[in-house]
Formats: sequence, C-alpha cells, structure tokens
Amino acid sequence: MHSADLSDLFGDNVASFPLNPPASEPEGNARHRYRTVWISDVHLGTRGCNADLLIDFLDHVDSETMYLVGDIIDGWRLKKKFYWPTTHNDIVWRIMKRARRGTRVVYIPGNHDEMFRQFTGLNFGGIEIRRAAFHDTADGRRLMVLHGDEFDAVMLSHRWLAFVGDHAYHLMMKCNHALNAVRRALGKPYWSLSKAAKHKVKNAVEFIGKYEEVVARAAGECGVDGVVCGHIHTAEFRTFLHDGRAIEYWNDGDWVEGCNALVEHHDGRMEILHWPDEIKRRRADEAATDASADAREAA
Ligand SMILES: [Mn+2]
Repeated sequence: MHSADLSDLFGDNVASFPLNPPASEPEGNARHRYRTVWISDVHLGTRGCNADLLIDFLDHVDSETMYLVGDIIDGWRLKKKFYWPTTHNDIVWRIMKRARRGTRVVYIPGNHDEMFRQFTGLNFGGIEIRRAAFHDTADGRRLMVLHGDEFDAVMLSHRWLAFVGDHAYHLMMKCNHALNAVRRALGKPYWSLSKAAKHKVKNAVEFIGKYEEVVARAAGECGVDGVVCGHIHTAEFRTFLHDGRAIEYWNDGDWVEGCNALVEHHDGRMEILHWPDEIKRRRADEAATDASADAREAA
C-alpha cells in the first residue's frame, strides 16, 4: 500500500532515490545571521534548480526564522520524470538540520508542491507546515506570507504570459532571421516575429505589474501592512496605496533564474539578496584580504 502511494508520487523510479549520506556542511563557516529569511520557487526535482548556489546560500546565512514560501519541491515534474541528484538531498538535509539547530522553519507549500498542503497544521522534523502565515517584523509591521498562486484565478486571462521570459525573447529574435529567409524563398512578405514577441514581452511586464497590485490589494483588505510571496519568479519590492494606507509588496524571487532571497535584518529593515552578486562581493573581499596579507608579508 505504502509503495503504491510512493510510486504514485515518483513514478517507477523510487529505486533511483540516492541512499548515500549527504555531503556534510562545511564546519567553521561564519554564517551571517538575519532575523528572518524567505526563499521560494526552488523547484527541487528539476534540472532548472540552481542547487549549488542555494547550498552556498545556506552555508553562509542563518536566521531565527526561515520561511519556505512554496514550490520548494516540484511534484508536477517529479511525477512525469524522476530527477533527484544528491545536491537536492543536501538541500533538504541542510534545512532539516537548521530546524534541529533551533531555527523556526515554516513551510508554506505552493502549487508545484501542493501535495504537502494536505499536511497543513502538522510538524515534520521541526518544520511547521502552514497554508499561509503572518509575520511580525522587529519594527512592528505585520506581513502576510503566502505562495501567491491563490491569485491565479484572478489573473487567469494572462497567466501564460508570465512564462515568456527574456531568454525566450532572444531565441525568438534569432528565429526571426531564419524564418524570414524561408518566407522570402517562398515569395511571402516579411513578417516580424520579434515584433510579435515584443508585444508578448510587454504583456508579460504588464502581467507582473498587475499581479503585484492584485496581491498587495488583497493584503490591504486583510488589514496587514504588507505581503511576502513568490510564485511568479520575479523578486521585487513595491508599495501600493490602498484605502489611504501604504501596503508593502515583497516577492522573494526564485532559485531557477534569479537566485534571490528576502531577508529581514534585526532592526526590521528588509532586503532582497541576489545571491550571485553576494558571491561576487565575497570573492572580491577575500581577494582584497589575501592581497593585503601578501603585501604585509612582502614588507
Ligand atoms: Mn508557484
């Protein structure tokens, strides 16, 4: 019975689940400690997940509270094709260890990991599973935390446009040239694919703007000061005026393309981290320290 449930979730590939113990966390790493960390849209179980960058993030950052704001595991994709490298195990392991070390970990499943929503209210290995949460910042703001697919029904008319990314746009621009060579050979007039694409990208930008407003207004209606969500893979901070009150909209981005996290400092100040930039800064600092040590040695 149990194995039937599992194969329903993972197809016929349960046997390929890695059984070797996860690589241990580097010891003595001084983690920068924040009051709160939010991450979402990790999409474990897909090739798109930037597991190495997320492991680096987890090895350098710690917090009193950590919110996992949905689409952490991609159950949709796993059902179709089993993909679970050891690095994805390492991430789950690190988060479990974090909970055991005393970080309050709140997991709010999204639409890609909605199978965990049935466990709302339960705790697994110290990880609280919630449908949504309220977070009080150090300076007394109350924020609503949810994944954000709750608004898909409202946004349905242009939902698909969210997936038209920059990359797809550039690819289309390239295709345009080839397409028109063929059209020319067939004696057909020039047709601008890129113009059509540009229109779609413009719509995607409009979609994101509209989504942010819809979510912020819903938070305003709930009487809170702001909202933290994920879902659309676009890290952003904006404020919207709703009934004369400023409502904060925070999106913590994703670990597929952006590799972003949202953090709250101990004074309540919040910041969106773009992790590749943080790594670049760290490397530069390390190089500077090495250089000054070399200079001292040479002197
Ligand atoms: Mn989602």
